[in-house]
Parts: sequence; structure tokens; C-alpha cells
Amino acid sequence: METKVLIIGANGQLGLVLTKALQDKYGVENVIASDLRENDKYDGVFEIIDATDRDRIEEIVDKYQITQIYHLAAILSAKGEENPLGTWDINMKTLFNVLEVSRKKHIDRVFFPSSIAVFGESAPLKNTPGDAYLNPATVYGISKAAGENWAQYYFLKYGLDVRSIRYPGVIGYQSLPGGGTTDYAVDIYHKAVLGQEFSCFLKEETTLPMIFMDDAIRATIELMETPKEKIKIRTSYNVAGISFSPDEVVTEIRKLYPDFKVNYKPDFRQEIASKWPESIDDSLATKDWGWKPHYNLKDITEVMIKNLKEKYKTEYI
Ligand code: AKB
Repeated sequence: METKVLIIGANGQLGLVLTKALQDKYGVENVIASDLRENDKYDGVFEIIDATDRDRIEEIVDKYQITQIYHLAAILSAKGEENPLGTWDINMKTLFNVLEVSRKKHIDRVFFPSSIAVFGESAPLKNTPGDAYLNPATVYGISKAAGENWAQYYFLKYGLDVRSIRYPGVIGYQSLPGGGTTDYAVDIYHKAVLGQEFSCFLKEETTLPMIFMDDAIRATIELMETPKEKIKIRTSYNVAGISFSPDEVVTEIRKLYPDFKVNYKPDFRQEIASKWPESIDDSLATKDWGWKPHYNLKDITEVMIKNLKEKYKTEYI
């Protein structure tokens, strides 16, 4: 059967780039991008879907004979704290809708993104193992930890092939993050290229796991392509790229922009970051499906700056 992909939350940081990667892989006509609002950044098929509306998801699944769903819509760590119960409602309701429609319609594969936000103070700070005790401190982290268990439940109870990655902070030039605690690591490059001072909401020594967009997209597609019997973890796989602090990224940026100015004004997001791991152990992803990151901080900095310079040149001329 031909693969027909539905992406829910296609306008987000990861969604924009993943949609294009999946279009390249499966053909533009076989990828249905969807989000709450229309988007003119795509060539190809786009449908408005509010993922809290289960009937609408089902309608689109029927309309295009969908075989795979990537459910990317969620409210992230920092934004989620503004309205904890509302965030729980949205993150869980949308996931249940996707799981239920997938079960009912016999969807082949479902992708559900989790996050390093599932870890809390009880997990080791360095090289955090995948099976560490989970006591997340944000509602986003709680919803992802619960979601991982629901993914596993649907696999065990109904045989639904749900796969998941715990993403670190994702860094890319193609799209902007929104509402996360790791967002600073994208914003900082924009400010450097625009010649503006950067105000950092984390302390300079706060080390967090991060991943370059190309690695994050490759990890997602590699996981989704892995033969079913090789997927041993049905909650979510730890996936690491690199780890760095604001201070380290500033040092790297200053090699290219020596006058780049930064000030530190830690806010509530520091509290969130201080409970997350500094680095994570992704050896099970390597063992089960061959995961290996390609980009270090130097590579990321060079690629980010090169592409953002291009972007701002074309946007401001
Ligand atoms: C966030 O900061 O909330 C996200 C994440 C790590 O899941 N980028």
C-alpha cells in the first residue's frame, strides 16, 4: 500500500522542516500537512485541523486514506506553565484523538514526540538513562511522560505501532521555536546575525541537551523506517545530539562575531531548565536503530550563521 502521511502541527518548528523532508521522501502529493491555521510556506496539500476535534482528524484520514500520522501539536514547557490545566487538556486530548483515530482506522505507524522535559530532579543530571525515574516539574513534561505511557498502552493493548523520541532542544534556521525553555539557543543566532544584543533568560552556565534540526529530522525518519521488530522501547527513546550552555554558544558565536553582546536575565525558565538533564544517554537508540548525531556546536554555529545571513539578506533587501 502506498504511504500517505498526515502531519498534525505542521506549522511548528519541527513540523515545517519535517513536512518538507517527508514530501521529498514520499512525494508532495502523499504528504498532508495540517495545523490550526493555513500556511503559505508549503507546496502541496494542506488541511486545517484542530486536533482537539476527533471527527475532523477522522475525516481527513478517510479523505486521503492516510497510513501514517505524525502528531506534533503540543504546548511546550514555558508556555504551558501559563495555563497548566489548559495545557494538560490540549496536550492529552489531541494525543488521545490521534491514538483513537489511529486504532479505529488501522493506521500503520504513528509518531509521537516526547521530550527531555519528562525528566525531573530524581533523574541523574549527566548521561541520564532512558529508564530513569520520571518526576517532571512542568505540565508539559507531565503530559509527555503520560503520553509515552499511553503510546505504550496502545501498542500493547491494540498493537498500534506508535513510535517516539525524547527530543532535546531543537536548533534550526528554517523555523522558529515557540514557548519552550530551549528556545534561547535559536534566538541567540538570530540576534548575532542581526547585530543586536542578546538578552538570555537562562544563566550562562546552564547546560542542556540540544540537537541540530537536520539530526532531529533524520532521527525521526530513521526511527519511523526501522522494522517493527527492532523497536524495543514503546514509551520513548532518548536521543542526544550535543550539550552546551549559553556561555559555550556565545564563545562559539564570538569566533565569527567578536563584538556580539549578551546579557543574562534569568527568569522562570531557569527554574525549568535546572531540573532537566545536562546530557542524556541515547545508547539504546544507537543499539536498536543505529542512531548517531552528526553535528557538534561548531558545525551548528557555522550552518546557523551562514543560513541566517542568507535569510536576512533576502528578507531585508
Ligand atoms: C521546550 O523547551 O519546551 C522544548 C523541549 C525540550 O521539549 N524545546
